[in-house]
Amino acid sequence: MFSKILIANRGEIAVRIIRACNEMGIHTVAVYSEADAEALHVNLADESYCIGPALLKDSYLNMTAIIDVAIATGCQAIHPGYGLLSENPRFAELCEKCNIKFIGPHWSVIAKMGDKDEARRTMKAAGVPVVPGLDEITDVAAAKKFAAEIGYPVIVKASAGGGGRGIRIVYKEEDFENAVLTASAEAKSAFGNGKVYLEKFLMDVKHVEMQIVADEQGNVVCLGERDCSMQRKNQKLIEESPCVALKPDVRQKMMEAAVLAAKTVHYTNLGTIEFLLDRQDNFYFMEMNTRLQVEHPVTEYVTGIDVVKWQIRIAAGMEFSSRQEDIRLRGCAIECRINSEDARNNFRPSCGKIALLHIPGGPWVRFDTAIYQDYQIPPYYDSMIGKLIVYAHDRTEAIRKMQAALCELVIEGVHTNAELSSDILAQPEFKDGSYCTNFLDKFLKNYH
Ligand code: MV4
Repeated sequence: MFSKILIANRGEIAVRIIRACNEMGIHTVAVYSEADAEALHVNLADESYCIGPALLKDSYLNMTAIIDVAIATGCQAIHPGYGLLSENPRFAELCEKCNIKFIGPHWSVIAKMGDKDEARRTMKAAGVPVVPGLDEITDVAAAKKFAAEIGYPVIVKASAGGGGRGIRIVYKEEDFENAVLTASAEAKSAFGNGKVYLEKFLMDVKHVEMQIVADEQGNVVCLGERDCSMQRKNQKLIEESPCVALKPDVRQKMMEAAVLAAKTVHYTNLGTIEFLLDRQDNFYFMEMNTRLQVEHPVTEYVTGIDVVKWQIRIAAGMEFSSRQEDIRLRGCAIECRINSEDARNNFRPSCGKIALLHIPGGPWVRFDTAIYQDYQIPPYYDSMIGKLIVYAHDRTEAIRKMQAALCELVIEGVHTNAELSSDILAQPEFKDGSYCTNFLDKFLKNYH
């Protein structure tokens, strides 16, 4: 087992990883930017090193600075968290070259799944259902013909994108060429790769993702699903498990498809397979995320498994202790992401000092955060300042528990979206679980 790990991240996920290390008796090294000198992860780590100024490119994305600290402090492994360098194959490869274990899959798998078009082709060849579409668009005229055959609307996606970046939904044929050219140009400038592909845009669907744990001994286990359909502009807002719309036999098939997908690419460590589920119980592979997800606590509650500790154990060569038949999915968990933004002012980011903080508690109420009383939220980073997660034996009780926790949560000094989340939970479409990926954008049109 590792004796010292560097956490190459910040905010709530850095705190989460440090806590897992503390429980495992592993020494922790934090890195931070000049803007994060007062951040909680800096205070909680055993050692902490400033790696540069506020901007991400000069600090948390500065691969050599991070590796230098890991080597200088004698770390055996680096945990990348999510976002930032967590899906950067060059960083994972650099760790390997420096003989530092990257806590995640092999860099070649990150690269392969990071090319969303290549991922689609791989899954299709393996027999995992994918959305009807066209792999890499090389001839716009031919692609336009194909779009007419599958019928509009269609969605153009950047191969190097993912998570909603570099996508364009096309409703009419006359908009097709322009959409392809602008999506490709945007992808070229954003990701350095203008490759785009085409899919039938599926409406009235759920975004359901399956959590995979794969050890280095070849065991691949699925820890169930998370319904992530409550999204605003491809930013997840509320996640839950189980997915109300997933029938037991369809769940079984989707879990098997997720395990097949992971085995196909010789996946190791934690990964998530994203699917789209339609109302006729058909599901289709969308993309694979080769990292820990923000919403992992939802799975931890319904399985009783600490997935961050297992990331570290698997990276250290340990075999995952559970087989698929040992996994019991019980009760219901809901997560609301708490963002410092003004939901009534076009979600403008809201920075400032936390004048008053009161964190809700009680049975199965969890608030993962890095904010504290009098903390000054810096303007440079993601607006998510915490995740409120609750667990209950059934969904009705979980919704009540979440509503009570949102009501008890006090964050004064900055605007947050807590009230919006509470209003969403009160909607009939949430209560009956019928909401789809297009619900929130519609709901917000009349929200004030
Ligand atoms: C789709 C889709 C419907 N049909 N692809 C969203 C981000 C990335 N994971 C891909 N996403 C989607 N891809 C096809 N063929 C629906 C989504 C989607 C979505 C799209 C627009 C607005 C919000 C969304 C929320 C979840 C999923």
